[in-house]
Amino acid sequence: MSVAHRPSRALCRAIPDTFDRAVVRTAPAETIRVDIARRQHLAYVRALESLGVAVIVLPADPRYPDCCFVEDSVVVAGETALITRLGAPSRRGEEAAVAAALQSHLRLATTAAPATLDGGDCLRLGQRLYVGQSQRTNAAGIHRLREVLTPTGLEIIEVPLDGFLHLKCVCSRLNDDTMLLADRSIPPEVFRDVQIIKAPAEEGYAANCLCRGATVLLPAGFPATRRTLEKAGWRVQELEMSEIRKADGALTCLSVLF
Ligand code: CIR
Repeated sequence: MSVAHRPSRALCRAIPDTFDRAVVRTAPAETIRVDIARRQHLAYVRALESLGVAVIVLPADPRYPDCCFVEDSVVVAGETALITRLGAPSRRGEEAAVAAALQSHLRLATTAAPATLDGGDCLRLGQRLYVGQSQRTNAAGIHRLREVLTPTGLEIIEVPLDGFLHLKCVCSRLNDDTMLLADRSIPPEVFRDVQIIKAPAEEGYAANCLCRGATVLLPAGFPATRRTLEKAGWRVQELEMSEIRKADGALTCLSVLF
């Protein structure tokens, strides 16, 4: 296992009262319980803190039901933060509070129309940044990402997506050369020289996990993925994500590490 890259801070944003009106691709079978989502969010923040991350929690803004999904508003690479222009029109405006919170810590760049870019489409592994071409991230968004982040030394690699909301819905970083990938999602050859651990296709949601050091925060209820990770030497800590998932959200969407 290589030494993990370790940002020490995270930005999160509280769950708004309007969370049950979040953008969804398919309406959930049961309505979103905002009270339970808040408990799950709190447990998430506590889990990050228990792993040594200093967490800043921004207040929610009820005008933006999806505002807790801060990952989509910014792509951070070292001291640079590219503030995105969100792919979902109803979400545009969420990024202002994220930019305001990060401006004293990082050097900010912005994204202008017609570009759209969601941070959930950006997966960094070492010096490579994979970016999903999705319904949320367009060619101009990827162009802007290259313009801002190539000078930081990153290689930007485009990944065509078919049928997924974001790239990170089906994969995530474990360390700089290891990733978790949902089986039968993206062809593994896309990720050259990367050690791939697979989550079974029927546990695809678990492929979005958040790793710090040797600990993997994993959504609760995916035993096969948990076993595979543990066998490979990772320590797994499960988090209940039922209400976040109903809003098409996953673990990484709830924070920006920097
Ligand atoms: C959306 O559709 O934009 C939100 N309801 C969910 C965003 C999840 N974000 C992420 O995967 N990075």
